[in-house]
Amino acid sequence: MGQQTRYVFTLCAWVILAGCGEQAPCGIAVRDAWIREPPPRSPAAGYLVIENNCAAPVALVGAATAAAARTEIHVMENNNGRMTMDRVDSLNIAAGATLELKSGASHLMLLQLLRPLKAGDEVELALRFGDGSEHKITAPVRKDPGYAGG
Ligand SMILES: [Cu+2]
Repeated sequence: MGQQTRYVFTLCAWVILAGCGEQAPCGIAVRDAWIREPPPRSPAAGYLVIENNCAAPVALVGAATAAAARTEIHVMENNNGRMTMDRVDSLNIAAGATLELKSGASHLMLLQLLRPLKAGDEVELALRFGDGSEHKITAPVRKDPGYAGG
């Protein structure tokens, strides 16, 4: 590739990237959401996958559902060999990255359930992101025989 060709190629790529950034709305996709059927009078953990198809990082900053008085974002931490759950204000998702909220890692915690959640139920969840967008999803409640905590 000659010097001039390379220059033109680079310029075109730059223009295409810049154009996409302006025209295409930033895409956040949420999939594979589910909630573990909790033991009686216990909070319920929610899991899902968030894809950030944007050219900029985005953060999950909150979640809410009519099924629980409070929904928190939790992370699992290893404190001297003991796994503990901590509430965090947000979870960052780098540009183009996928964040998996799963057992033993980050998850949603539905606290003070306003109705019992049984396998087969469906729960509406609203996820709020740092860019101001809100995603409404439906998460089925499932039993999880292989529960690993969190
Ligand atoms: Cu938790």
